[in-house]
Amino acid sequence: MTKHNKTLGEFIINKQSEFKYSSGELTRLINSIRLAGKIVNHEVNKAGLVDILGTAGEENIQGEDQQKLDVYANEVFIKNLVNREIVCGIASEEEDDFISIQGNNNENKYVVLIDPLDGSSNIDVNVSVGTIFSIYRRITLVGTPVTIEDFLQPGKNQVAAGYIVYGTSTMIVYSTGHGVNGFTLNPAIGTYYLSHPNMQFPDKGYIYSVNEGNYVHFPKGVKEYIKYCQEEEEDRPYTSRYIGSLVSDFHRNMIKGGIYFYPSTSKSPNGKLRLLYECNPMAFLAERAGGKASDGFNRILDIKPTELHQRAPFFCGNKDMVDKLESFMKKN
Ligand code: P6P
Repeated sequence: MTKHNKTLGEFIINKQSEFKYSSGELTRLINSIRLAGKIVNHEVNKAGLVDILGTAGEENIQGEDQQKLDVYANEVFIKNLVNREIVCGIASEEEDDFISIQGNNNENKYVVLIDPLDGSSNIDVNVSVGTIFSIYRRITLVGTPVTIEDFLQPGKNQVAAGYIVYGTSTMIVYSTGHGVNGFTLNPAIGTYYLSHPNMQFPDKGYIYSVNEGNYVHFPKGVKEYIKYCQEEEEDRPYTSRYIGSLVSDFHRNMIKGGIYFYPSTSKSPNGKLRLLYECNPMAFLAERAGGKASDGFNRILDIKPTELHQRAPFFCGNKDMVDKLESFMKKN
């Protein structure tokens, strides 16, 4: 008897009772993201043919204007969410300001923040990329247009967060606060199947993921931690893995055990990653998978944002590894 892997649809229906706000709105929101993920996946997988189909700014063989895939992905997610009138606002890495959606007399309760195609520069070299999403309940009065305050909530207020990784297979990994579950897309039939139930970081991690090309610009504590990982000790069989795609590096580290870090540098005092739609959703997942996420000193999810696109230093992965790195940061 082959094991019947639950589909994402079946999973959501079963978990419906666990959603704090079981109005079904969050369900429709997750479904909208899952559909948009399939559409983007189709285009991303064709990206290898870009020379035939035409690169961004040129016309493709159908004579259409070829878009940059991150611009395309942004439009797909926004269109899906706006057309279904599920949310009252959207913020995106690709949009300078947030988008207010007045549909439904502003009765919708959720706002979504999204990095539609993180690591898109990797597409040209056929390396995995991902979509990252973060969902909050609005905090301003329902029935009125959404305001910036609805987007500047600390990450601990998230009601759900997740990512879609367009890799050797396409997966959606998300949490609504009760554990982290991964679903793999069967592209032949367009169905996601529960392939990674209740994802947790292993007890110990030995992978460190950082762009060591920036080593000379790192804070002293980060330099000391990297040296600590490289010292020849029997309890430290560390290995370095960094592919320049946050979603993929995070996904691998959550399964195999590891830490990803993008520290502040002398060139970028707040690091490179965006707090609202990169650090916070990944930190939400990390904590629900038994891991930890810090800016080197403080819990990422406690940071009160002040700007939509603000950056934060980011250290995320196995709790013991983040603790160790923080100890070096605090010592210095
Ligand atoms: P660097 C991709 O641009 C990204 O935002 C993350 O996905 C990735 O981890 C990081 O930047 C790579 O940055 O400076 O190491 O190339």
